[in-house]
Order: sequence, then structure tokens, then C-alpha cells
Amino acid sequence: MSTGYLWHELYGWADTGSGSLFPADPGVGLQPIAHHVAHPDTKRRMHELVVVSGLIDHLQRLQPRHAGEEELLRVHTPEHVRRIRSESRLPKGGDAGDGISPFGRGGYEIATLAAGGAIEVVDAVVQGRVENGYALVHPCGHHAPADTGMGFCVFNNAAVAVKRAREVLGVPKVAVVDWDVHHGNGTQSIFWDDPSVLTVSIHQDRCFPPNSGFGHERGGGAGHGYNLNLPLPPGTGDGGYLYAVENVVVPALRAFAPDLIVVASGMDPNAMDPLARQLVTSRGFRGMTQAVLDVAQEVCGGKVAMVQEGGYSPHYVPFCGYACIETLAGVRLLDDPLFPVVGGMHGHDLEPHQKAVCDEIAELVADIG
Ligand code: 3YP
Ligand code: ZN
Repeated sequence: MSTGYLWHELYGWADTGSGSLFPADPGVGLQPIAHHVAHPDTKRRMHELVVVSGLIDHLQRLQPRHAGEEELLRVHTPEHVRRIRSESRLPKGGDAGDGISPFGRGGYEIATLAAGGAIEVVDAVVQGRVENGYALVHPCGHHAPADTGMGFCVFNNAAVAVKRAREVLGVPKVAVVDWDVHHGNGTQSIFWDDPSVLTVSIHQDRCFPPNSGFGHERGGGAGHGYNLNLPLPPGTGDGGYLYAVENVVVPALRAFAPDLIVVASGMDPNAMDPLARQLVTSRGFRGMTQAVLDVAQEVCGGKVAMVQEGGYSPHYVPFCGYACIETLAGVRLLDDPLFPVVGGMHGHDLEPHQKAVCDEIAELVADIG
């Protein structure tokens, strides 16, 4: 069966402003720059690689729609949705909530199209229109809890799609695997006390948000045990990430036996990313995707929907995302031309301090049932 793929040109029109990481402010020395670190060109380049390589001919193209207000409200507060909509009507737009997540005029419509893109790919997988799929959406979503946007995220795209799958499509159990290098704090909080949604975040230890994503954050009430955090040390490469997936993510998925797996797929653990210090290459992304597909085949008939999160190297993100999509589709058309450099870096073998944290978190899998 086929692999769904979704991108929309409007995602590439998201206006991230003239700042670099923070909004430009000459008074404190922050110069304007042509491309904000989260400028959507990085994602557009990934899409164009999918097209130019010919991979697009092996995919089933899906079209996003705008998430409706009632769909956003399954996750977000009315105040948050209303504020984004009204700031989006201002001539210069507004901010998602933390002062470093700017959007331009019309940013509400781009954000609802991102949430709607996640919905469409998840729907297509659940309904069996495709076997698996990749939603290349922008802006990202996993930092957004119910009541605000933050960390470049406006609405929690994956969470909106998961809530719809649960409440409208009647999917009993969903697992969210988040391999964005930053902690999936928003998704964690949205499903905190919900035992029907397992949330697993693998991230760089205390990268972003500050002081978030510790192993002891495990969910509350009936949801206790159904949130796993795996904070990997800076400098973790392909070996460490693959060990983490094999020894924590895969056993957790096997134990939970979800009916659907959603991957919050950030490309920012990549070795060239400006916003983190990990060393993952296209080989690592390929291996992580294959491991999730294999366990999905065992537990849920291969139903995997991947939703784009972060990723900030315009040079390397396209090849990492491409590797994930090729793996979903089960084809091999293009070798990563940068691999001789990034794969040749020292640091890809599993280190003892990386293994130690994986083994510690692996013990928590026993409480999933
Ligand atoms: C937001 C401000 C500093 C780090 C940045 C993280 C954005 C992201 O990719 N989150 O997953
Ligand atoms: Zn990230």
C-alpha cells in the first residue's frame, strides 16, 4: 500500500520576522537578518528535495485543509485560539505566546493549515487510505500546551490530530513518539492524565524549554506511567539514538500496543543543527523510522503518521527528512551526499553515559500495560 505525503506552499509563506532567534532589537544589539532561524525555507527545501529526487512519484499526495475551531478546541483554550486569530488580523501579526515566536498577518490561517495537515495525514492512515504518511507542516506544534503557543509553535498540530482520532474516529489507543531534539512539553501536558495516549519524548537533556523533560515526569492520575521522557546528553549520535529507540521506544510501543503511532518528527537532532548539540545523520533518521515501522507492523498493522516538528539547518534537514520519507515508502533512490562528512564525525558510537540514561528509562516501561 501507499505512503501519504503532505506539504502546502502556504507553509512556506509563514512570516517568522526579521529576527534571528529573538525578534530584532537594535537597542539590545539584536540585528535584523534575512532568515530567522525558523524560516520555513528549510522545510520548503526538504519538500523540493522530495520532488526533484523523484521520490514524489512513489508517494500519494494528500492535501491539507484548515483545522476548524471546534477541532482546535479539543486541545486548546478558547482564549488562546481567539488571541491568535485576533493578532493574526493585525497588519504586522503577533506572537504565539512567549515573545520569541512571531507570526505575520494571516498567521492564524497558516497555523490552522498546519494543524489541518496533521489531521489529514492521521485521518488517511486511520481510514486506510494510505498505509503510513508524512505531514510536512509548518509551523511546528509540540511545545504548545492548551493555553499558549511557545518555542515557534502556535497550535499543537499532532495533539489536535490525535484528539480527533480518539474522539471522532474512535481510535482506542494512540502513541506519540517525539524525536525532536527539544522536549515535547506541550504534548506531554495535553495528555498528562490520559492513559489512552502514550507520549514518549526523546530529547537533548535540558535544551528547550529550560528545566523541562526530566525522566521523573511520568504523567498524573490515571495517566501515570503513560508519559516517558528520555533526556539524552549533548553529543549523542546515531548509535545513541538508535539504542534509545531500540531499548526504550520499541519496548514501550510493544507494551502499550497502540492502534496508531504518531511521530512528532523534528529533524533538529541532526549533526548540523544550530539549536541543539546532537550528531544524528540521515542514517540515524532512517534507522529510527524503520524501527518504528517494524514495531508498528507488529502492533497496529503498520499505521504510522509522522508530523513535522523542528529542524533548522537548511543544509542538512532536507536529507534527514528525506531519509524518513524514503523509509516510510520503502524505496531507496538517493544517497545523502553529505553523509561522508557528518557520518565521518567521531561520536556515533553509543557512549556509556548515553546507555546509562536509556537503561534507566527503560525500566519505566514495566509500568505500561
Ligand atoms: C525555541 C527557542 C530556542 C529553542 C527553540 C526550539 C524550537 C524547536 O525546535 N522546538 O522543537
Ligand atoms: Zn525542536
